[in-house]
Amino acid sequence: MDKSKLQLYFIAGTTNIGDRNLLDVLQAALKGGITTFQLREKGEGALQGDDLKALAEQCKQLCNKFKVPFIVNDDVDLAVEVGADGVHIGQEDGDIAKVREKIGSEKILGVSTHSIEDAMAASDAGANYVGIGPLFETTSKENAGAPVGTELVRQVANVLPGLPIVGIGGITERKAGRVIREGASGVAMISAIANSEDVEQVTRAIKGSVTLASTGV
Ligand code: TZP
Ligand code: MG
Repeated sequence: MDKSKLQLYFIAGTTNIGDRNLLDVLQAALKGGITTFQLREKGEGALQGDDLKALAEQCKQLCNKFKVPFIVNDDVDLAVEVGADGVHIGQEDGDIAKVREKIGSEKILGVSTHSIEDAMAASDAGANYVGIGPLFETTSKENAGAPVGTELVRQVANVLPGLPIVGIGGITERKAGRVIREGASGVAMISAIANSEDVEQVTRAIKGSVTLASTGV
């Protein structure tokens, strides 16, 4: 896949944005320069069924306008149904190779990993990229586990140089550069973007830090 699309990977669902509208937040983040969006609809009050499908379709349309890949978290059937660009699964979300078979070779498949072994298995089973985390403390995911530290990014990047890595978990604008310098192609964030007052401006600032670290300038 095109690694540059992973640079600033925004993740959100309706439960991450207070009483704002997800499409408004997404549009501001797209204007600010996110390079991928993942719809992750989880937790109390999360949309389901037709409501979730309608939201996914709207997110997809908006992402298409900005030529930004639209990824669905967990729900492989929904991803296929709405024609998402890809799907992201965790270690508990089923057999990775089977998901690859189901979505075909064209869609992006991302897998959350927590060790070198996880990353190797994901790569062998057809993942296009791996998420590594949580790198730092996070309050955005229940049972996220203890931070794995940025060293794991470097280790996986060394062992699997061809596998794009996205760091996740507690990443802020200040920490983003470090994650990239350890060997990640990009940073994934919920709260740093979703909780910000001026989403567009904050996104633009984070994008600047990530771009700077990516080019090594
Ligand atoms: N997976 C590992 S940590 C995490 C997910 C989905 C939450 C990331 O959210 P934040 O707010 O950027 O720490
Ligand atoms: Mg999952």
